[in-house]
Amino acid sequence: MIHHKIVTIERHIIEGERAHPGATGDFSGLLRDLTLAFKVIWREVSKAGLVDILGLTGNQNVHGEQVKKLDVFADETIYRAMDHGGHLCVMASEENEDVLHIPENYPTGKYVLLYDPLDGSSNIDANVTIGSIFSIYRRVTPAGRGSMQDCLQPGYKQVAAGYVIYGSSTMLVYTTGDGVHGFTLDPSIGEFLLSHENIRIPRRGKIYSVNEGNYRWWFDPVKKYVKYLQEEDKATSRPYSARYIGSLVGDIHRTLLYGGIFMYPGDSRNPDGKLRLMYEGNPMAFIVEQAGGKASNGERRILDIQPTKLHQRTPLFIGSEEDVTICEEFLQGKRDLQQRAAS
Ligand code: AHM
Ligand code: MG
Repeated sequence: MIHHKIVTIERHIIEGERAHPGATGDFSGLLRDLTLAFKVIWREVSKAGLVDILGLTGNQNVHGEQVKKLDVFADETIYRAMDHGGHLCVMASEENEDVLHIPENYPTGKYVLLYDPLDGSSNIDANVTIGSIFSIYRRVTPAGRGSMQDCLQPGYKQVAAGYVIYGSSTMLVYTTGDGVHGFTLDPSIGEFLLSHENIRIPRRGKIYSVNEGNYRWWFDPVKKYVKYLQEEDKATSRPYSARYIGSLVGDIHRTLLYGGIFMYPGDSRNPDGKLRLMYEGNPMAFIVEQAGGKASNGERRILDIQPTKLHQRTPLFIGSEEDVTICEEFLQGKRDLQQRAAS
């Protein structure tokens, strides 16, 4: 009989922390609180389509209360799960303009949490995969309530990042800088169990993922690169297949497991693209790099960008190392369609 060890996420986090002498247990406490918030969000997301059948009419539920939109619900769930644990000094969420302070009556701690509570929420009504994304930093201010300064740190300073994908099964994927590990939720026991240890992204893939509807606004180097991916060349598995969900977590999760490239380029309408550096670019870049991949804004490493605004956007090219490198060569004018023989 094959014997698989059952490892819950909680045990995985605690064992990871034990490996670091001097760890206070603060960090595992933080991740435990966060995991609970994700289970609560999962519970609501998984019954999204039942709202009408269960007699919830319009904007009111059976108790006559206003039914919150799922993204607002997810936002509040994470904040409420994290505001009183004493691990954090400040938070910021994609859903809120300003930083989120810890209430005065609760203790503060040494970490900072940035999160996108429910990404891809335009996909909910069609039962398409959505996700939550998080990013954790150590505070830089010495004590007390945290501030904007604690939030505006470059991505390479992240101490952990992860996402939850609410898909055909629900998974939590995270890194603390020691590889990338995936846990699948067993709904019958309500636990995330280790299912994907040490995920490695293939060095080169066969899939590209981009909203090609924006083609007319793309800059020429992006057009050329996508044309390159569509050319025939057996040695490099071209043409690549196109896959685009329109849910970052789903598109990145597939890219992580199958390889290839996901892009949201800047274009003539939106020079910085659509995605947010702090809530989407940085956490995904940390995860993909930890799996052996690469993430760039076309000019430089995403994780090296010094943020100036909480909600700033960035072009994003992310995935297999070789694919992102070739993409950068096109974007930087170091490569053209003519030079197809090179790789
Ligand atoms: P959201 O924060 O409004 O949900 O938007 C983010 C989503 C990402 O999940 C996805 O990668 C992207 O927007 C898709 O954008 P588009 O519809 O322009 O292709
Ligand atoms: Mg988002």
